[in-house]
Amino acid sequence: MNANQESLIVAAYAKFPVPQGAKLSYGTSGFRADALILESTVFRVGILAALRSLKTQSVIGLMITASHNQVSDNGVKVADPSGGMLTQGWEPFADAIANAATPEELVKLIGEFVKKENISFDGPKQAEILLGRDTRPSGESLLEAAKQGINSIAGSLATDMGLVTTPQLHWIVRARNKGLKATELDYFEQLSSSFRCLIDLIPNGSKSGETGDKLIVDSANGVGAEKLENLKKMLDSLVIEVRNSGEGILNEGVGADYVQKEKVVPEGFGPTDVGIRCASLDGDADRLVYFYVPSDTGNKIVLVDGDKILTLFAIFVKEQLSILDSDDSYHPRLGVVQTAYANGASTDYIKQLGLQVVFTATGVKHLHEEAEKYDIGIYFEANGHGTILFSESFLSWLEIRNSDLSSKSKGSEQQKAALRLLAVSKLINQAVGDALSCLLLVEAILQHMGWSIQKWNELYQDLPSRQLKVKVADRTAVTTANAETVAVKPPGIQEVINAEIAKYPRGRSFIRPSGTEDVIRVYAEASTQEAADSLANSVAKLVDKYLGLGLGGSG
Ligand code: G16
Repeated sequence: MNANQESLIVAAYAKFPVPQGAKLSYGTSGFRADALILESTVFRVGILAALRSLKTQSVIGLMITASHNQVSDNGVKVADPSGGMLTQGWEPFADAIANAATPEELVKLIGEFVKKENISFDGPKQAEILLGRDTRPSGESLLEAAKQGINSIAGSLATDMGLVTTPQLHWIVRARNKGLKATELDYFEQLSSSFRCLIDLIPNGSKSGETGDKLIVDSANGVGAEKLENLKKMLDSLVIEVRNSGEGILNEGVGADYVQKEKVVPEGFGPTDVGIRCASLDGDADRLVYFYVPSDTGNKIVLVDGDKILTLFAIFVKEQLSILDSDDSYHPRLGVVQTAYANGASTDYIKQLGLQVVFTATGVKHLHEEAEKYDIGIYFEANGHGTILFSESFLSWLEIRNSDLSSKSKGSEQQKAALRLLAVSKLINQAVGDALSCLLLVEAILQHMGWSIQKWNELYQDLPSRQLKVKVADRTAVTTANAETVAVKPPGIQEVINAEIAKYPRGRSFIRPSGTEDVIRVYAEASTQEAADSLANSVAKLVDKYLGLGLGGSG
């Protein structure tokens, strides 16, 4: 790094010192905190994104969002050249520069990292970063901080993509780096045309009318509302009513996180919606859950969560593969990735389908990595964050198989199965979990199967579960192992949790530090709802006793 570059960083630093007492760390999905203390972090992530672009000689994405968090929070996520999350190997550097307390320290850390990573400032391409943000009021000023960070690396280009969903930005980054069409309009066109293709391939005689006429979507008062309205215009065969489009507060009493955790109707929904297929997005539209309002249970809903979406996708893909009946020379490997939050009944069901299930820690960055090991890897978190990945070799094989079938038996069931899988690979966002693309795939599969949401929900019955969060003085005091199923620290806590679990038939419980909020999360599952609630409460009390502020747990 030459002196000129160093002085550019030092000059920009002056506007973005670390707020006193703030200690920021790269969490489950980037940095997240109260927006008021984030400018210095976002500025530094701008620098990081520019360095990542120089290192990879590719376009990088930088998204300003705190996704499901409350509106006063904000955050920053980085999209790598593949469109996936920032490579985990760079997270320690992100932590270090976010907390550098003087310009000299910042320059020193960057200089050392540039040397270690062998980053050249004179490569053939200069850094290019695409910037996006969600609808949070703090988004604009944080975007400005990101731009200044990017511009402090000489020659970098920052392009503002405006208001976008997180998955749109990841999709655009992936498409740009693959040399494909990569505008927001291209995104809408690809999603809508592959959806139409799946609908056109619905078998004759399917009872698609039984799916139900209308879908109502709770958009969490977030950026997904406007994007879904745009997408709707390209989909004449689907009736979608969008609610919570910004009239209320972002993520407050609405959205996928609220609906999944509380299992009650979001704002704007009620008794007039009984039985209708409904869905919820989260604040940046990377998560999707479905639900319906049953007739007789007050404000309770029947939740159809990420595990059920995963199951639906797995059934459909498996069905197409078996119609296609691969020849002896090629056996595509289909695998499923879940986390400890997956309902035990979903895992049992997927195993009964004959599929392999692997578990990872929370955070799509972990699940994505595992799913990439298959020809078709389906990953989902129970909270509705997930997607399907197709290997290049599988897609090439599928293209060849399709053209072979098209010359020998055009229009055969086998060829249709090949075309369906090709359409899924275009409809689904292979960069990252995407509520809009998953929503269209769910809708297409339900119509293909002729299933209502109730029928879909009956695939298996969830074990009753409860999630709580406990405020603690220091969430880093908890560390875990075995895909977060065992608490290693504080010493002794796992033993007392085990003793609680042993009291409940089919009991299961674990704790983990959240990577997006300042809390310890508690999950419990048992044979009845009362037992799951009681187990969760007991474990929350233990967390509070070992680490807490004496406040107990909350939903
Ligand atoms: C992010 C991650 C998800 C993760 C969630 C909760 O979601 O992308 O993979 O499940 O945080 O994380 P934690 O339990 O550590 O707070 P989002 O939608 O908020 O970006």
